[in-house]
This record gives sequence, C-alpha cells and structure tokens, in this order.
Amino acid sequence: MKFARSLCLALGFALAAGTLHAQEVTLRSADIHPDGYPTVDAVKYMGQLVSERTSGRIKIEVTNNAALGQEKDTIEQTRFGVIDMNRVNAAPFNNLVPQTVVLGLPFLFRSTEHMHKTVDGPIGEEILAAFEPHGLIGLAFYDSGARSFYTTKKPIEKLEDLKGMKIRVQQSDLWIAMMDAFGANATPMPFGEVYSSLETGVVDGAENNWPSYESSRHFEVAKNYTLTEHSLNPEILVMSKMSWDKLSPDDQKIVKEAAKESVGKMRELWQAREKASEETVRAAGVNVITVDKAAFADAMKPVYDKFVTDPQMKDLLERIRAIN
Ligand code: GTR
Repeated sequence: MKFARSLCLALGFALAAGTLHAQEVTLRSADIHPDGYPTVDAVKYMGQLVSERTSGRIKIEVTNNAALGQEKDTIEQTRFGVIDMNRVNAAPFNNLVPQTVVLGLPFLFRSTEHMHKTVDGPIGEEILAAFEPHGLIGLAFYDSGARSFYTTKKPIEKLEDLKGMKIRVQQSDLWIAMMDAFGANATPMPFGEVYSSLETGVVDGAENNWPSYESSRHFEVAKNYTLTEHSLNPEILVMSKMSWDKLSPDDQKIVKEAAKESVGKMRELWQAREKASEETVRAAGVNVITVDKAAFADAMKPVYDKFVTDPQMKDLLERIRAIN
C-alpha cells in the first residue's frame, strides 16, 4: 500500500516534470531577408512578447538570410514540422492555398489602407483559415508595399516596352500569367538567384518593393525602376500545424495574439524602411520612372479571366472591391 502510494507520487512528479519540460520550446522561424529588415524584426518583436507572456518558456528564434532555404522549400519544411514558423510573401503560397491568389491580383487594392482593411477583417481571417488543411496555421499578414518593375538595360516607360522582356517572377502561376498579360516572358526563380541572373543577363529585369530592391542590392545591377506599383501583395506569417498542435490551447492563444500584435510594429517599421530604401537607391543614382498606370492596369483582364472563375473567388473579389 505504502509502496503503491510512493510509486504514484513518483509517477506524478515525473509526469509533471515531463509536462513542464515539454512546454519549454524554441520555435524556429524562417525568413529570406537580412537582419534589420522589417519582417525579421517584426517576428523578433513577436518573440519578445511570447517570451514575456510565458516567462521565457516559449522562445522564437528567427533564422534569416535564407539560411534555412528559399521560400518554396521552406514552405514544404514548415508543412512537415522541420521549421516551426515561416514569414513568406503570399505569392509562393498561391499554388498550395488558392485563396491567397486574390491578394496578389494586379491593381486590386486602391491603397495601402484598402489592403489593411481587407486583411484586418473577416476576409483576412478567412484566408488565414484556408492554410490549415495544408498543414499550416495562418498567423498574420505583414505589409510588403507596392511592387514595381526594374530593368538592367532598357527602361520601361510604357506598357509596350515590356514586350519580350525576360522578367523574373516569384514561383506562382498567378505571377506567370501576369507577366504574360504585360507582354513579358516570365522567368520564375527563387529570390536568392535574382542578383546573378540580372548580372549575367539570364533575365532583363524583375519586380519588387523599395526595401527588397534596396536590401538585395538589385539596384546595383538593374538601375531603372519603373513605378508601376502593380501589386500590394502582402507577406504572410505561418506556423507549422505540427508545431502548433504540440502547444497547449493557452500557449496557442499567446502565440496567435503576439503575432497579431506584431502587425502594428511591422507597419511602423515598414513605413520607415520604405522611405529609407527609396532614399538610398535614389542617392545611388537609380533612374526612377513614372508611368501612366492605367495602361498597365487595362492589360490585366486576362489575369482576372483566368483566376477569378469559381464562385468562391468571384465572391471574395467582389467583397474586397466593396470595402471602402
Ligand atoms: C519580397 C518578399 C519576399 C519574396 C521576395 C521575392 O518583397 O518580402 O518574401 O517574396 O519579395 O520577390 O521573391
């Protein structure tokens, strides 16, 4: 009897210790951007919040500079629990989670405010929820500014200039179709290969926001930046469902809330970085070109015809357009 009681006690202690131990976790989060880039710092900020709120039990470690791989590969690793968290642009998710396609549609958002209202509301929640059947938990949307073209030799001054140009795009069917509609030849490749591809002439240009154009040093090899601002496609922060399922419901709540709170921080950091990056590249002598955006937007009908076909997508698009 006495023996049984001490055995129970011993077991109880062992279980309790085991549980405590199991709850101490370091979540590894991937990013292709360097230290100091807003997405990296926003996830670090989220990590501080999580650590404070769990008395250091849960930590987030951001592995940046693509040390864990390029975005498409890290998405797979996150789905299979090799990586716990991942901050990726919406585009590389397009083929896996079709609901993300709507966010990248060209000239859809009228302003950053329109994009914020979309992702901050029920539509944003709906898109984040669509990740779960694919082994991922959608945590939050981060800003990514407006994407514009940049070219090595011939500057783009009007739509026709894009004809036949080899333009690097992210690995997404939507983005390939967009380049077709612009009249260019889409060359999908990971971000990490773009600099050398511009340098060696594998591509004639690419497209991105000011901060990525600057931090990647692409402006050194592609000195013409044309302000088409064709997409406000946001970034998405996800967690591996396998890692998520290991957390208690209380800890899941802490993680989710901290991710949401990091969005405000990200927006602050983003605004400042956009300005600073623009200044840096302008000071480096980049040829910044303004264009008649309407002509570029008018060419995008085939993209909408191809991707907005099923009732769910049509409804999503209508609801986004209706947001004031
Ligand atoms: C950046 C974005 C990255 C990646 C990159 C690209 O703006 O932050 O996640 O998508 O563009 O073009 O590959």
